[in-house]
Amino acid sequence: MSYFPEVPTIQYEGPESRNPLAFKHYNPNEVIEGQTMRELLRFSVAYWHTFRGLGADPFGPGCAVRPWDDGSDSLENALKRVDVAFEFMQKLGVDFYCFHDRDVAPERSTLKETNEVFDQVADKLLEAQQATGIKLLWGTANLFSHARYMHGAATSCNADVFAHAAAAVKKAIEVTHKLGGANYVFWGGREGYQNLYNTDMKRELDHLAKFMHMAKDYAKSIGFEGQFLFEPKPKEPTKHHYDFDVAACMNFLRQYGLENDVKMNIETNHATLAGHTMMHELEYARIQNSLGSVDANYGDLLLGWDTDQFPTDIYLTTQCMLVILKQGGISPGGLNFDAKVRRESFEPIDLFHAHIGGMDAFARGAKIAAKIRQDGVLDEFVKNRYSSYDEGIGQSIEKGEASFVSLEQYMLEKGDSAPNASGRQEYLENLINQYI
Ligand code: XLS
Ligand code: NI
Ligand code: NI
Repeated sequence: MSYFPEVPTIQYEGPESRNPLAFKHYNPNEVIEGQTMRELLRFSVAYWHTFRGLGADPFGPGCAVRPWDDGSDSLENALKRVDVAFEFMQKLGVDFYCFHDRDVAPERSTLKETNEVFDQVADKLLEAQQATGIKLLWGTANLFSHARYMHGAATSCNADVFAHAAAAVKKAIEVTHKLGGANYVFWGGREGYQNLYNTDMKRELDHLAKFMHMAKDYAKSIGFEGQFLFEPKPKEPTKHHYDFDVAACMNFLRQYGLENDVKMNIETNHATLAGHTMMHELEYARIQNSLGSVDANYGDLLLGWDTDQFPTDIYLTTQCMLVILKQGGISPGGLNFDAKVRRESFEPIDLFHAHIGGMDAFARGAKIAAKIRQDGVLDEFVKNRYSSYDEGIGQSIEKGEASFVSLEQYMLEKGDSAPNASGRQEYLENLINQYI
């Protein structure tokens, strides 16, 4: 039984190909800086958008055509989706996928029953993984859709809800562990506030930290060695999220002693909603050894919400890959397409066009970034720009040998500072254009 009978296995055909169902740049075995594209890029399909999303928006219900899905919460439907997902991923040639507990298995009326269905679907996911070699990049728990999470989960004002969320995450970590997941993600869906008049911010943050410590301790106790990831997002659905951006997340982790156990899962559209470029967020995490994984998407800068579009902008992917190559890759993280087709792209084949485009855009970005790095043009410019710190007074500042007293003495003797050199932004932008 095939769910995508009209789609062949997607092959690499090279930049000259005009076949829409072929890769023009993603060539899994091509080597970039010592790693194959497959090892370097670690593409992942997001179960929620690709196998659950139907294009609903605040003005209308979903309208995607998914002939295999009866729209019910039955176990049969959930199990059938596993077959659909693995056929899709195999044909696409991606090695990883990600899910929330509720994407793969429905909620039942008690926690016990909910966990039982989850186990049944997890058994099938494990079989499918073993049969195809496709692996779990990360698991997570949906702590934001159910009405009980209206005030948040770990930051809810209701302690029972905290307990319910803890039980859900315990189970999600167990299933992630059983499926050999490489990471476990925390994205604080409603961990934030709408209004400070009714919010005890200090208590909520303390609770969130307690929650993450418990998760980490429990994971350790069952031998789960995957990487924990925190996913920043400034707003939506709440007005203010506590995991606002990488800087806010890092500060939280440090304040509560979690910085050695949790890295960042950085999403492009979340970065732009926070008023940052993606490159800024990646670099800010990288320099603190906290760049763990990427939710690869793209937002419409004219829209103020998380549009989760597939990334097709070569400047964006080049900038991402410049940072990722600088840290030698992203493993055990990956590039997860936390992205959805537009509501108007309602046919199953659009799912292929979307992922092929995203994979090609990143493969191209990787090739361009590698060439820029190989020629050393940016590195050399940046190195020269700071060369006054390589010797003399600059070196003494970096070595910690200088003080305000010695610097004043130096300047009194010198009389005035050396002239500045141009930043050459336009020259550098032109240079990058030559590579693109
Ligand atoms: C929502 C987030 C979410 C996380 C996983 O905006 O991107 O999908 O990636 O909970
Ligand atoms: Ni995400
Ligand atoms: Ni998002």
